[in-house]
Amino acid sequence: MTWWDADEDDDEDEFDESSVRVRPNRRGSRPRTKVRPEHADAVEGVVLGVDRGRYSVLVDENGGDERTITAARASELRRKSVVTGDHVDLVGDTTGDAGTLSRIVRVRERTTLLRRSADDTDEVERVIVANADQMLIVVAAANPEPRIRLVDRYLVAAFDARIQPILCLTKTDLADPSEFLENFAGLDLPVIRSRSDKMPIDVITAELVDHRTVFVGHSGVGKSTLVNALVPGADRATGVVNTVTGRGRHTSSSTVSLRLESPAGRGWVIDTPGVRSFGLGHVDPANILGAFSDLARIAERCPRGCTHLPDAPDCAIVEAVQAGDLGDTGRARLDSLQRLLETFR
Ligand SMILES: Nc1nc2c(ncn2[C@@H]2O[C@H](COP(=O)(O)OP(=O)(O)OP(=O)(O)O)[C@@H](O)[C@H]2O)c(=O)[nH]1
Ligand SMILES: [Mg+2]
Ligand SMILES: [Zn+2]
Repeated sequence: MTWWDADEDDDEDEFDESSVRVRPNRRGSRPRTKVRPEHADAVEGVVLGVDRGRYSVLVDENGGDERTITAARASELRRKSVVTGDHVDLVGDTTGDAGTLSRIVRVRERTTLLRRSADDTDEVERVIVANADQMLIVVAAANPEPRIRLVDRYLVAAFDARIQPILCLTKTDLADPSEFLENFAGLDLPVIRSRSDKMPIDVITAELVDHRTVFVGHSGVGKSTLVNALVPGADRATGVVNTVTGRGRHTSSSTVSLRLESPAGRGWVIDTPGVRSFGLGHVDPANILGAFSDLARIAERCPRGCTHLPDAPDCAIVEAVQAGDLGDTGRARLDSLQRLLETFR
């Protein structure tokens, strides 16, 4: 089993609630009809994590009886995915007592949904997290080497999902990320970078307060290390990066939401497994240019229907790059954009 198989198996039905013994409802068993009532007695919760078909759900958030309970997806949800960050309705035993299992009967409407596909042609989407409003794109200055194109892909996914991206540079004790960062200088993209081996935890915390922020990035860049520094007691396992291949070991295998508490306020941080690629098969191709806001501004001067590809006549972006208007990184920015546009041609 590969790392991402393990990750995606979270969505499988193998441990559906029908396969386990559920403690009888304390109010006695009600007749089961084919068309079930509205579950008027359901309680609301937010999914913190999923592990082999078992959902960890926070109930009565900030209330007097806040508790984390274990739940399974009710068979009536069929193949509908339930993911970290989802607001769900639960029935059955919602006490959270040891050994109890509740049932998720409804998934509430999502404000955002971050998805990826295995590759750009794959129609099957993998849902990563629901209801996040920020994406912290974690990139190591070295080990593993930073990859411009992976960041571009995250930016497209964030733009498509209407999630605010933030770029966060780790491992600046190993290399200077300045050259890499120049590629993104023309974007309205907040950038946070560590100083030497010290991450500016206060600065990052301030960005995360009052937000639900999903941490994304290549395996081994230090997402879980960062989460552990931000959330004392988070206890996320961290792995060693192979010094020869520069590859991480895919230490984190599932997506988990953790509460950030600080004098400045609260928020949620969502640690995800590292990915090798981030397929955009599900995004609206019209949103690709939108993520390249530095180039999108220039594209307003393009002829109507311009593809912005090398064979496009009178493309304002191509002309601006050739004229050197976009500085040293112009060529690379255009190349990045064209590669993505080409994929969806
Ligand atoms: N030198 C240096 N090493 C770091 C820094 N941040 C993290 N590391 C190391 O990088 C390795 C990988 O860190 P993780 O936190 O496991 O990386 P991850 O992004 O969670 O990886 P996956 O869970 O596999 O996606 C660990 O050995 C960390 O100690 C840093 O700022 N500088
Ligand atoms: Mg990790
Ligand atoms: Zn154009």
